[in-house]
Parts: sequence; structure tokens; C-alpha cells
Amino acid sequence: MGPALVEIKTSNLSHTIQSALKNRDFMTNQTFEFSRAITRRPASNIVNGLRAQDTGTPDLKQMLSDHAHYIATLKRAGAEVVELAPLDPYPDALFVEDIALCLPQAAIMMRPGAPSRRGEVAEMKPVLSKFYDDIRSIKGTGHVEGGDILVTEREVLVGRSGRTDAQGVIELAGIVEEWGYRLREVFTPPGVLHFKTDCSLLDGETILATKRLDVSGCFKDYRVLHVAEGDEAAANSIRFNQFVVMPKGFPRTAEMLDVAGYEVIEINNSECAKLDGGMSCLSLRF
Ligand code: CIR
Repeated sequence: MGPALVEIKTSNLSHTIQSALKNRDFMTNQTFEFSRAITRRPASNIVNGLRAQDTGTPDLKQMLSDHAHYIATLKRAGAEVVELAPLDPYPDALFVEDIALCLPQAAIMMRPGAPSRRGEVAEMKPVLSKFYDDIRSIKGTGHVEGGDILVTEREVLVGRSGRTDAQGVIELAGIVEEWGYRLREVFTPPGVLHFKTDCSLLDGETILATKRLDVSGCFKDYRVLHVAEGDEAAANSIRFNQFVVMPKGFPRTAEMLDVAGYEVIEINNSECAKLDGGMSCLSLRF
């Protein structure tokens, strides 16, 4: 005999459970619980992507396979994933994170510090307008790239870097304060591309970071987990619903996260790493 089917009528549930079910949408943590992601496939001219140092030519075939694994992982986490076509004029366009900030209230188009990436903004805006009624833009002379922005439950941390400047930070602060966000300017260590190159949000109160960034004191009052010595590239990971998605090849950090109770998925990042890209850069999450 099969298991008995028990029909639970909502009218029989206690008042507390009923209101919890009703309020479910308001109880999600909007800094790491997402239903959507936007990605863009790498273009064949990816070899022309920006990089601080030449560590070898990226292999498109391997990159496409890693990208497919990344998308499959986000889908496994429950996301509807928009997969945009490659953009040949913009070899860095797969790093969509830098082009917009997606908040629950609105999307904000960035103004990249890298001149070769500015045209990516006009390509992304119509895509975001399918999901957002309210789209703002950094319009002044300053610059901000999404890779420098870490949104936590209590504030928006923006790292000044070679790509994000004081004027851009001021303009962004003016935009987000309308929705009650507190924006705090912080500083990316010298030689590090973006603030989030060296940190990720793991949950409402926990940050994964390199020691070199944490010593700046920018995470005072948060719980901080350090990547293992030599695993600095593992700090650019993402929490997406139940998973922490991190680059493959950093077993000590992966184990530390596992022991701390996170469900870790590792994705090969050898090719994007040659262009200073990692897990966060490859998607806009909202
Ligand atoms: C660039 O230099 O703009 C790209 N090659 C890498 C961008 C990585 N994005 C990110 O960390 N958010």
C-alpha cells in the first residue's frame, strides 16, 4: 500500500503559520535570495578583453563550457536565467555585473571607468527594462562599476578603485538614498581590480574576504571568513539562494566554507581569471 495522502487545508493551519505563508515574499533576504539572473555568452574576440597582466590567452571553448556550467548552476538554484547573445564589439561584455546595479526597487545603469566598456550600458538597458519599470543612471562625469558594489542587509558598500571614483560614489549615494539605503564608501586595495574581487556576501551577516581587504577595517561589525592564504582569487564567489558558487581550485577555502555550513559549488574559472573576471562578474542577480 502506498503512503496515505494527507490533505492539509489552510483553514486548519494555525494563524501563525498562515500569516508566515502569506508573508513569505517579505521574509526573503533580498541580498542573496534571487529569482533571476542575466548573463551574456563570451564572444569570439574574448582574447581582446582587458587584463592587468598577461597570464595567457583565454581559451574560448573552455570558457564557454565553464559559462554553461555557471548558468546550469544558477538554474539549479532556482533562477530564471536570461542568456544574452555575445556582443562582438565589447570583448568584456560577458562580465555583465559591472554594467548595472539591480536592487529590488530599481535598476541603476553604471558608468564604467573603463572607456572600452561604456557602450555595454546601452546594450543592457533595454534588457533590464523588461524587468524594471524604474531604471536610473549614473549620468555625471564620475564612474562606478558594479564589481565595486557589495549590497548587504544593512548598507551598500562601494569600493573606490581604478574603475570607481569619488564622484561616481556620490552620485550613486544620492540615487539609492531615495529608497532608504545607507551607502558607505570604502577602498579597494592597490592592484586589486574591483572591491568584490576580494570579497563576497555569504549571508545576512557574513562576508568572505581576503585578509588584505579585511585589514582595512571595512567589515567591522560583520562576521568575516578569510579565504586561505594563497586563495585570494576564491574571494570572488557568490551566494545565490542555497549555494555558494566559487571558483574551482581552492580546496582549503572550499572546505572551510563547507565546515561553516555553506553548500559549495565549484566552477572552473581558469579562462575568465586570465581577464581578471570571476563568479560575481558573470551575472546580474535580482
Ligand atoms: C575588466 O577588466 O573590466 C574585465 N576584464 C574583468 C571584469 C571583472 N568584473 C568584475 O570583477 N566585476
